[in-house]
Amino acid sequence: MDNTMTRQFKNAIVKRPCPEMVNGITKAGLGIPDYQNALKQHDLYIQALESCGLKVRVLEADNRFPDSTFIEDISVCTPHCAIITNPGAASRSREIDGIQYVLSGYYYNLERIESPGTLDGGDIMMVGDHYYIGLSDRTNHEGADQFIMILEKYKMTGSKAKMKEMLHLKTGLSYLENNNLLIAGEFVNYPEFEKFNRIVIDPDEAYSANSLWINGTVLVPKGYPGTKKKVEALGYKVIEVDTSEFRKLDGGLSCLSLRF
Ligand code: CIR
Repeated sequence: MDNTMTRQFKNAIVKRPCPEMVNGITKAGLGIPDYQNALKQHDLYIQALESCGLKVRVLEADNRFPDSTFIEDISVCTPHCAIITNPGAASRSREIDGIQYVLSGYYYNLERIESPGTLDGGDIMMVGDHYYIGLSDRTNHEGADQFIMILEKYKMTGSKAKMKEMLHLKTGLSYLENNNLLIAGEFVNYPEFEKFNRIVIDPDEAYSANSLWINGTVLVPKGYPGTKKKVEALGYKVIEVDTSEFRKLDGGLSCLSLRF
């Protein structure tokens, strides 16, 4: 594993929230998202990505799929190939229709996770050439094994982390490069993450463990001053982005884009 290699992203792909998002999957218990406010927050999210130097492709909303704005779950974009996933929630499995066409504009090498394997992109954390794969309710062993085989084909590696509580691996982890890892909840005691410089997120700010490193800047969700301070103390520039409407659907900053 190469922790010293720092990535540089050039592109992002996002998908506009659709009116049906009010019927998205959720366990948050925070109420129904306000669609108009979600659109405003999405605009500001795009602006934040652009201010980090990314060229942002904005895909149209698709009202057939309430959760489709969480585009991170349907693909994993590595430096060598893009892997189209097989999302683990039944209502989301067909969100992948159309993404092959979009990604083929950027990638020559396109791979796929096939049934009975399932895998959500939110369960994948990239650390240099190594990818941690969360075994969640959405990502199964078969999906993770297929993912590792694909990585190895391109001289990358992967390892599995068995999860118990969180929705996705990156619900409770964000890799900020330079060996720095935001970590919350169940992952605090996982031996596989001990080697990192672990920045433990306070339980009452656990949602902000899903922050987003982009080319040296860190996007932190708005309203988590403890996490903001901790990230700034590491020397990063921080941009706060309000994701309150997406949080109502258990979604966070990383879920809303593919970055590569
Ligand atoms: C879901 O349950 O699939 C959506 N409501 C939220 C997905 C969030 N995605 C992510 O963490 N990568």
